[in-house]
Amino acid sequence: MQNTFVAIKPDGTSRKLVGKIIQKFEDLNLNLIGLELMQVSRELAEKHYGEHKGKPFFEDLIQFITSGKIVAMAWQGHNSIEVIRKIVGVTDPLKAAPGTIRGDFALNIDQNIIHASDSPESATRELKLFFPNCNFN
Ligand code: FUP
Repeated sequence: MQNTFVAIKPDGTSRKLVGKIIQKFEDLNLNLIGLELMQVSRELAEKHYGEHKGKPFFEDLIQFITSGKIVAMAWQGHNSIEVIRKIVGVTDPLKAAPGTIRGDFALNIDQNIIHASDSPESATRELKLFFPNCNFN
């Protein structure tokens, strides 16, 4: 069993895609083990996206992720990181396959609906950041 971190971004919550996204993961028989509707602070956003600091899109990325409520989630299942990344689709919605969340619901790379951890190391780090009081690892 593997745990991973997923966040439905402000565009996903404002467009009322939360139910559809959760349904896709439940259809895969993944287990929802943590969930919080939250407003991300600038401090948390900068920690989460630390690897992108200094890149041209960094400031817009921080503005966007702090612009509204997100749904932070912890999901558990066999190979959950890879399974969830596959259904999320690649970063750029133009290149994301039909049937994936980004392929079906997003138009632009800067508003691509959802985040999912890309490795066991990222999952551990992100679960600790967003669920500091839970021991999901
Ligand atoms: P992903 O792991 O697919 O979420 O993608 P990245 O970690 O590479 O990027 C994180 C976020 O930065 C993306 F969801 C959107 C934003 N981004 C841009 O706005 N422009 C880019 O060229 C790359 C990423």
